[in-house]
Amino acid sequence: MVRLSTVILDKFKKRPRRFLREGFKDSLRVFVQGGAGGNGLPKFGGVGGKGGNVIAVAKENITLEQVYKANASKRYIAPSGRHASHNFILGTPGEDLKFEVPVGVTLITDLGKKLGELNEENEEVVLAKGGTGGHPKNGFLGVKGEAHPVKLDLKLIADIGLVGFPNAGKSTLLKAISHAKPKIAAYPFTTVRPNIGILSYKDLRQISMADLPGLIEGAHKNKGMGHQFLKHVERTKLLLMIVDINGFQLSPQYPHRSCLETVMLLIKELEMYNEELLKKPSMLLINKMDTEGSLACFNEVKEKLKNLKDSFKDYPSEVRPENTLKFCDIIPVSAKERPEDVEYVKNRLRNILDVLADLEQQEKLKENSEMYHNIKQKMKERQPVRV
Ligand SMILES: Nc1nc2c(ncn2[C@@H]2O[C@H](COP(=O)(O)OP(=O)(O)OP(=O)(O)O)[C@@H](O)[C@H]2O)c(=O)[nH]1
Ligand SMILES: [Mg+2]
Repeated sequence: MVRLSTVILDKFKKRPRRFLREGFKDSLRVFVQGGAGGNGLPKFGGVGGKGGNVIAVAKENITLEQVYKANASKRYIAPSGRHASHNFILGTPGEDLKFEVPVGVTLITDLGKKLGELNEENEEVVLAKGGTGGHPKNGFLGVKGEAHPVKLDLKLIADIGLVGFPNAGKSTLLKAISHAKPKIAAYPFTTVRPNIGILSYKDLRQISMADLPGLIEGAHKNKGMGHQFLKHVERTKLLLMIVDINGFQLSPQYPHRSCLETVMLLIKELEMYNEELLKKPSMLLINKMDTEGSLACFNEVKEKLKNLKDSFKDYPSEVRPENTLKFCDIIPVSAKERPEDVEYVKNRLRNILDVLADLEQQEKLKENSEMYHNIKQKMKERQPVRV
């Protein structure tokens, strides 16, 4: 009976959403356990070997799917240390168990403790320590290794993150500006997983751009694909917002939103996700400027876009963000029809990123000289200088 009802219930089970079925993973939960320490040998004062640690090593060019495929059980258990014996007074330690994870992964335990972040090739983080071997202080009994589930949370590392409503032309721009080949179509949610494209310049400088699935109004309430992909823009240096000059309407039962309203709603969604995102440098592209009546529409909305705070003030608080983004640039473009627009955007993006890099450098130098000054000051306070 039970079996029959499970079979019937299984039939009605909701199938996972398409983007989940396609196998794109940006997080993976694994179980890690350090090796147990070997027992000591009280008779001869022998010390047990320490258990091995479980260590994650960052590698470029691997994905979380590959991590999963390499070990579908998702269990990583390091070998234990050997017991001390009369032949081996010091038990042999267990070897560390290392496994590879993609660069850009943050490692978090179920209790929310952050074990570390892997942002560079070959960086390592210990996920579970092996137990110590048995010795006089623990009664010669080896200690168990740490054991817990760990979430590998992948945030793509790209210089630029594309943010926009569905159908705005994000993938069209990515395709025109880089060598990436994202899927483009006239229906919403064509992009179901993040794509990265590389913008190459003549002097061999390369800039990476992440195309994310479209956001919709109410994404913070998990509408559409929700906020889950916004984590990928957290680490980008620049937000590139792209909106359709004709506005957006998801379907007839949703209200039509004008170009200005889409900008407002996108900012609201960013704010609801993490208000720190609004402090990021940003640029706004008004797309589809080849369509009929677009120029008149742009001329009308131009001034309002330059002064967002004032333009939003008449909207109710549930759609109006508290703060807004400050766009370094507002550029009307046609990503599909005008390659010269795309070229212009490409150069502007580079200029902004170069300026940001310079500023960061200056900030670092300033910080360093301030730190040096502070250290000198503190040293003087503690001890008189001997001449
Ligand atoms: N006329 C015109 N159409 C464009 C332009 N840019 C994109 N489109 C069209 O708009 C539709 C949506 O484009 P996509 O690039 O798939 O939009 P997206 O923002 O990636 O959409 P999602 O992946 O669904 O979030 C496609 O039919 C494109 O051909 C443009 O500059 N002018
Ligand atoms: Mg797309």
